[in-house]
Amino acid sequence: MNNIILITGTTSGFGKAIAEKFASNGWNCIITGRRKEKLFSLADELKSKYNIKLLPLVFDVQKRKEVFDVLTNLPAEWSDINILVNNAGLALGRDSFENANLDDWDTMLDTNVKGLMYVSKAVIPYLIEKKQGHIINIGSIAGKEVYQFGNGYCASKFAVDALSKSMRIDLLSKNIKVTAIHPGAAETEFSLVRFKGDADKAASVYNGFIPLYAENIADIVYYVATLPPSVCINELIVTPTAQANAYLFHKV
Ligand code: NDP
Ligand code: 8X3
Repeated sequence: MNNIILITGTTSGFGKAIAEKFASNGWNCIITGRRKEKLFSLADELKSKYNIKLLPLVFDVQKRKEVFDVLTNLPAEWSDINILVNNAGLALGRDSFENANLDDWDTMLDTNVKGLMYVSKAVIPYLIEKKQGHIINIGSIAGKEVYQFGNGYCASKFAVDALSKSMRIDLLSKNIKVTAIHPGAAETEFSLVRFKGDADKAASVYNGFIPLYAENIADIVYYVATLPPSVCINELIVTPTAQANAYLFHKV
């Protein structure tokens, strides 16, 4: 099968928009997430809208055995993967270091760092076999600059930055591109998850300015993924126009 992309975390936000963008351009998509119903309903929707093939895989990126059981046993027709997008991730809480919740730190590091490492380690052999590939890691502006109360989340995204650089070096001889995309504030389910279902608090993050939307990031991922084989965008920091850095916004 031609043109296969594997995207983690496609039940909402960036991942869902990335899946739609590639599907609408004829790509066959392996989509993943923990929420089975949302995942399967996206698979049905994209299949019928775009007449492409979809493989929905339900697993938790934090669970090493699950990740390897699922991804190292892909059906043969799906093993010819061109692109891996490591997108699954989350923030939990926004507290000062001394008040931050230890379980939140564990979950962020297990998901954003170790989950990305497990998924990549399981998928890279397919790219090596193919003698070409592209890994696109969704980092964050929080992985380039630290902001107040960002502690555990920032640490996890600084790790994504480091891993992206490290992969680019280690995979150089394998003809595998590595791109890190570092978005600023984007209105998805991100803040609802971060503030544990507090919808007012989540919405207030985006008051007074126009944030990024998931489709903006999907367009950028599609652009970096469709450049000539000899061209690799190493990294991009993408913010709303009203955001200057990890903590300075112009709100009206
Ligand atoms: P959403 O909450 O909308 O989407 C997150 C996705 O990640 C969901 O599909 C969720 O699926 C999946 N996910 C979370 N934890 C796990 C897990 N343990 N195993 C498998 N899948 C998981 O947020 P965004 O789309 O905004 O976030 C996507 C990425 O972008 C994250 O890495 C985030 O850190 C990053 N980011 C977000 C920014 C923003 O402002 N929104 C800015 C910069 C970076 P499910 O719950 O079904 O498992
Ligand atoms: C998400 C953006 O600024 O909330 O990574 O950390 S921010």
